[in-house]
Amino acid sequence: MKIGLVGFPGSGKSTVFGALTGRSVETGFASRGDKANVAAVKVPDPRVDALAAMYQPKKTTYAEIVFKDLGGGRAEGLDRASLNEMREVDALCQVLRAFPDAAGTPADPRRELVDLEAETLLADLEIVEQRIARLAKDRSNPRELELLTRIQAGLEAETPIRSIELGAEERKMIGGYAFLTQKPMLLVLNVPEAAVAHPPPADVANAAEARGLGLILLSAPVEMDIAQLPEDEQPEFVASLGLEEPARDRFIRAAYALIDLVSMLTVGPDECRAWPIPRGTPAPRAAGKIHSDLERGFIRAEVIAYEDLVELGSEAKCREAGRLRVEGKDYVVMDGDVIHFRFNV
Ligand SMILES: Nc1nc2c(ncn2[C@@H]2O[C@H](COP(=O)(O)OP(=O)(O)O)[C@@H](O)[C@H]2O)c(=O)[nH]1
Ligand SMILES: [Mg+2]
Repeated sequence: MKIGLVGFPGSGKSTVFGALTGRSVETGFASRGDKANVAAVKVPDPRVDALAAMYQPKKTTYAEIVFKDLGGGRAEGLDRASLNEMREVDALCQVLRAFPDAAGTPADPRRELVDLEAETLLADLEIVEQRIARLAKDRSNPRELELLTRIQAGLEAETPIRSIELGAEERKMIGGYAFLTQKPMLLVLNVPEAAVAHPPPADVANAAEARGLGLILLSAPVEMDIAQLPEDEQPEFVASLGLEEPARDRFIRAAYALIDLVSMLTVGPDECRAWPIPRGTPAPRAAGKIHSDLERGFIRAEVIAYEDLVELGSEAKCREAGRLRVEGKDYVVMDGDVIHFRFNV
């Protein structure tokens, strides 16, 4: 699962990437369009921490998502390469500049949001129009033609596809086009340090709300500083900024939720681990993420809800209290399920 950081040059994408990964990355003009910034990032999860404290495993593994710094737009429009890169990711995080840049140009984050939206609407419309022309000529798929005509009307009225109501069947029909305005999106408002504990400007907050988009406020250079401090010194620094936790943690969790992943948990003396699983995954397929043998030879899943395990303190106590469920192949894995798979190959 890959998340693309998008936004206009100088908005702070590479700095945000640095904050997410704790890496030192090149920022500024010289680095524009740097395509090398791709990294897997651990999803902070207090449940994994609690399970590790309980089992004292040899290894503790968090879920991971991949972030990619996508370079992004030019003043005269998104270039082809940037567009194609955007199509390949599962979700987008647009970084909006809310700090005056080095030349003193004032920020207009709402404008950046609207401008990138306009570019992506146009890119999608181009694909839709080409496809409609083809379908109108060969009449091979009247249902798709009807759907795309409806989408075309939406795009022309500046409605991103993610805001157009579509059934599951319809979404499947257009899944192959990788429309940009259909991708889930999160907004990251990159503010000056002095603004991190304040609410976002009203125009940006309203624009985000009108579009149903999540908005996270952070100061990328500050987050980068936090990420580079030794772990035991981080909380004090974070508190001194008037924050409860690094914005980075909130941001990663929001990005994780954006792509509709849930966490399946596994425990034992060897490893405690969170596994990212698409919402709605049946137990055998979830087992297959761990090892293909577990899917092939799936017999049953023994499931305890994380809350029950923590409340009662051990698997044995959960079993006694009837909180351990035995589930079959049709069971859909839920977020926070602690699972042991029984299998036979
Ligand atoms: N003052 C200030 N400068 C920032 C902030 N975020 C990024 N910068 C600087 O703005 C410039 C552009 O940032 P960069 O991350 O390279 O932007 P990108 O083009 O979107 O990747 C760099 O010189 C950064 O150090 C911020 O929140 N405040
Ligand atoms: Mg950059």
